Amino acid sequence: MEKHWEFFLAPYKQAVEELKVKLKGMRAQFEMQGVHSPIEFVTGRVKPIASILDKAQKKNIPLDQLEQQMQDIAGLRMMCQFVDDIKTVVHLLRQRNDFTIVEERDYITQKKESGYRSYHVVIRYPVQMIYGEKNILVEIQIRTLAMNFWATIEHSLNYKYSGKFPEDIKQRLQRAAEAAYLLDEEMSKIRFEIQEAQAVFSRKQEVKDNE
Ligand code: 0O2
Repeated sequence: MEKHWEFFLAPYKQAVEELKVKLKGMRAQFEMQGVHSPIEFVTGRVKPIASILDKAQKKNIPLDQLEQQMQDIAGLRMMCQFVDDIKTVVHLLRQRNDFTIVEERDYITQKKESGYRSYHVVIRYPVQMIYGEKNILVEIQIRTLAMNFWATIEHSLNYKYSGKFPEDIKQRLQRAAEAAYLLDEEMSKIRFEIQEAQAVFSRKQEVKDNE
């Protein structure tokens, strides 16, 4: 990697690593208390240079404005079991004082035309570098497992077809988005049953682990 990119991306890398620890730590605290965790799992990535350049071109962002205008060079994803958990997670993020929220985008009540659903929170996160503090933008995407499944598949197809889907694929993706939505709805309706079963399962697991 060119030295210039290495320097530019260093605080983003640092931020992703730190935030993975912090957000996973939230899940661990729920587990420790033996209550349902609104967070199922957390992932994070720094956007590859090729994707940064692609997006900058598509959105007309000058390269010297990346820091100010590209919000997802550092990206975290928090996956939830239930749609209602998303609200809880957003609430938890709003309470924190290790970063400030600069923007929220709700693609759940207002899904994108593609069928994409997710809740985006853009934060300003301070990274301690050896030359001082650097504040960078980080995008946190919060979604259910069903939303994530759909987005992951659509993202790879998008890559394959460079965004120009054949009509039949487009229709299938829209039907799949609808199915993912219904799956979320059904799961929400039997949420109590599922959580009870999961609690029994984890108690049994604990007894087994202690044997
Ligand atoms: P990556 O890293 O490949 O995921 P825009 O790019 O115009 O849609 P903007 O303003 O950059 O939107 O920010 P926004 O709305 O928060 O969306 C950015 C990210 O949300 C995307 O990043 C995706 O991760 C996700 N996303 C948004 N729309 C869709 C969609 O229709 N399908 C899928 N699968 N994901 C979507 P990138 O830039 O695509 O990069």
